[in-house]
Amino acid sequence: MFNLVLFGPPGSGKGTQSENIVSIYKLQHISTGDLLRDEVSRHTALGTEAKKYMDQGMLVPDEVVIGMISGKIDDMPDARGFVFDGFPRTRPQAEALDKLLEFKNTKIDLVLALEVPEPELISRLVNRGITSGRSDDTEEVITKRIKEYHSKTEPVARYYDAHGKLERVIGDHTIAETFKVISKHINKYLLPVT
Ligand code: B4P
Repeated sequence: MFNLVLFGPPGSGKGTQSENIVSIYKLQHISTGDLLRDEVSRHTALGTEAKKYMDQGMLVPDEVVIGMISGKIDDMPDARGFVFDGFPRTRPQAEALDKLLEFKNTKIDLVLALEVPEPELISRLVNRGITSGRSDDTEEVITKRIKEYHSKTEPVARYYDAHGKLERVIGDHTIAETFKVISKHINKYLLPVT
């Protein structure tokens, strides 16, 4: 099994690159953002609770997100591996993920951190907001999301760095160029499925 965490600030391209990775390496994609938006659109109790945080650019409480991930991993016992996109976003989430995977006799192999300058992040997300209609892609909320990232999510990079798993990837080249660099890192562990 090969498990990858795709890490980075909002708008750094985690969702975009995950799509390419799962399709070329035949891995399962777990995006907490997508899972939460799905709960919101189905008006579940979890979604209604999560929306309050998402609309303000704040992180959803750890216990909500960790419970969701655990169920999702259990749903796919035959997976070749997982791409965790937007998770973990806090140190308690990172520790919970390590425990969950250890219980399943596996682990995080690699963490790729996408690095993009802040003005480029804001411009990408504002542009996405014009077409996606995502209520959190407005300049005011984007600024709050980036602040949350610096205070709560950046420590996760240090956690994985201390475990020797972190590789930094420049994320403000084109989507294809960034994917080439990502592939070079993944190929050290797993080859593409043709
Ligand atoms: P997410 O859905 O994870 O949103 P994101 O960080 O904005 O997405 P991403 O970085 O994947 O950007 P994308 O590739 O789409 O989270 C949304 C909210 O959910 C959070 O604010 C939080 O409230 C909640 N949440 C999610 N996970 C949580 C967790 N674990 N704990 C607590 N709360 C959680 O790229 C953005 C845009 O850039 C796209 O339009 C794309 O086309 C463009 N782009 C990408 N790469 C490009 C490139 N190389 N060049 C030019 N444009 C590019």
